[in-house]
Amino acid sequence: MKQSRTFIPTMREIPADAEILSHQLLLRAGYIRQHMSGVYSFLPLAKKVIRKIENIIREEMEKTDAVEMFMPTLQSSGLWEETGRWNSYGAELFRLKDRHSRQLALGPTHEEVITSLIRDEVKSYKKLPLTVYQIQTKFRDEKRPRFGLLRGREFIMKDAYSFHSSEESLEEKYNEMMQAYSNIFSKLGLNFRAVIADGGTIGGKVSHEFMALSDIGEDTIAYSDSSSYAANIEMAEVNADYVKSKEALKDLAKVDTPGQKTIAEVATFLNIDPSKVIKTLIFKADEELVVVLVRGDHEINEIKLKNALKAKEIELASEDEIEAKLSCKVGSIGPVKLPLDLKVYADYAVEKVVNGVCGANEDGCHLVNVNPERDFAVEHYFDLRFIKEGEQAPDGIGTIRFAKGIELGHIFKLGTIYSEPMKATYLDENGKTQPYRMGCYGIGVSRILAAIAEQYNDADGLKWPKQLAPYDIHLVTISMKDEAQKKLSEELYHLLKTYRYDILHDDRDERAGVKFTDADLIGLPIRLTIGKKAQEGIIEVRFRETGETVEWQKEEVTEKLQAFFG
Ligand code: 9G3
Repeated sequence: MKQSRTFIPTMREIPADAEILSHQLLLRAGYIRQHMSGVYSFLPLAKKVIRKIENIIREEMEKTDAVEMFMPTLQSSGLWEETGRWNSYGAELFRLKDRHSRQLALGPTHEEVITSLIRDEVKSYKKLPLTVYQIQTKFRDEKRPRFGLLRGREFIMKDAYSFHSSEESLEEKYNEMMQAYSNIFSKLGLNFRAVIADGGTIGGKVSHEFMALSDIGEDTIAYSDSSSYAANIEMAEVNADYVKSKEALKDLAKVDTPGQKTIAEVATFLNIDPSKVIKTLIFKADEELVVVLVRGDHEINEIKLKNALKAKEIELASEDEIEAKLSCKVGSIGPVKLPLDLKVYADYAVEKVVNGVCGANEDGCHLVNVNPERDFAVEHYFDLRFIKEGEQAPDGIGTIRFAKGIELGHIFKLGTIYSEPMKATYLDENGKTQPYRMGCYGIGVSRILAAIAEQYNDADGLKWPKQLAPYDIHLVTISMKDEAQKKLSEELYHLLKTYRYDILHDDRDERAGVKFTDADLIGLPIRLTIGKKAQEGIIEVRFRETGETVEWQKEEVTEKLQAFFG
């Protein structure tokens, strides 16, 4: 491709509103341009990288017997009403009306669409298992789009859906997808981890996320430093065995703690360790108020609480709701002498507190020498807290470390949570009507472009892994006005095309410095420069990865390139 004819608007200046390096570089190197907040154009170079990412995904999907199709972006609200999701999703779901004022959605995902399609066409167990996928643009009206392609409102996703006549078959497909995803992210050259994840609205079911390790990642991974254990911090189980102190139980007493609200203030004021303070929180679990206790030195994990209580929705009660119920301020609530209709749940660590401190449900004072079971009843103890770095890993092997990750893939066992409400059934071998068991498997394709750019760059620009670079070779001619340089460039271009290399030929009428700066920004793996030594058939070669520069004779170029590209 002649660079003088393509469309690569490189920029020297660093765009002010691009906070992270990959976003800055993709803009400066002319890969993307923002159309509006969270919405981007993929310029020719990005389109070529996206196509390579997609083809790596297709190779691995093929191995799982998944077949590619393409579903509509416009979705009828009726389908979403069948699963109840038309109302359960809020502003994030792009809704619109057609000319007949029928309610539609711009598809954020396609469980309803594919399940309605399959239930009309696949009625017998003989046709199962069946896995379909698509690579398509999704729409989610993110409240705060950020980090360029990492969190957009319109993005490219590969989403696959599998249909089964048994849990075992679903289990088998899920494991195949685990392997396929590992192969994909390895082929992409990403440093990634498969982590145990929350099923989200899919609730309770097993799911795994595939995270690219990156300091700008929004997710926190808790992983063991000496086993393969890794989980999204939301899901990392705590298996600490808490030691109950031997000290004798003392008499419950009320003490004045004027103006002491936070755990730290109370602990300091009473000169006790925060681990002796019982933190009392009031949540609304599907509209029911519940009391949740964690030890003062721990943090409540709301995902664990939601899953433990099997709640659809979980959120902290508002101050007004608390004052209405307990007639005291948030900073003074405690589990002793609560209204009987309030259930109390606690993290395991609370059970072993001896002579602790908690709010007295009276402003400005606390209770001391509080002991679980003697002074308050707990409906049920659960693992409700966030794990901390340095703790023992849940599998008992090694110590927990934290890392930031960018979620690039997420696979789910859905079971029948879509097929049941949508009455999507098949006849089993006994002629009995059964709902499909389903799985769904997503990959953020456009997000991968940004994650790769985050992992592969240096101060001068992008440095694509060979298998993803938009072109294999950057052929730079210093001056096409120079006969010898023009001749050698065209000779080499055609020769390398016969060797099926994809070449970006910088034939522009620009200064050498501009060409080299652009080449470093664009980040192709190898640059062949035709300059003053063209007469002698000598080509200057620069490897983008290492910055190393050497000279090749034109006769040895094809052999050397074969060695480089392998
Ligand atoms: C919505 C909106 C946003 C959403 C969803 C629905 C996330 C939604 C979860 C999934 C699960 C899997 C198939 C591919 C892999 C992910 N955000 N999810 O269902 F209406 Cl606005 O999408 N779907």
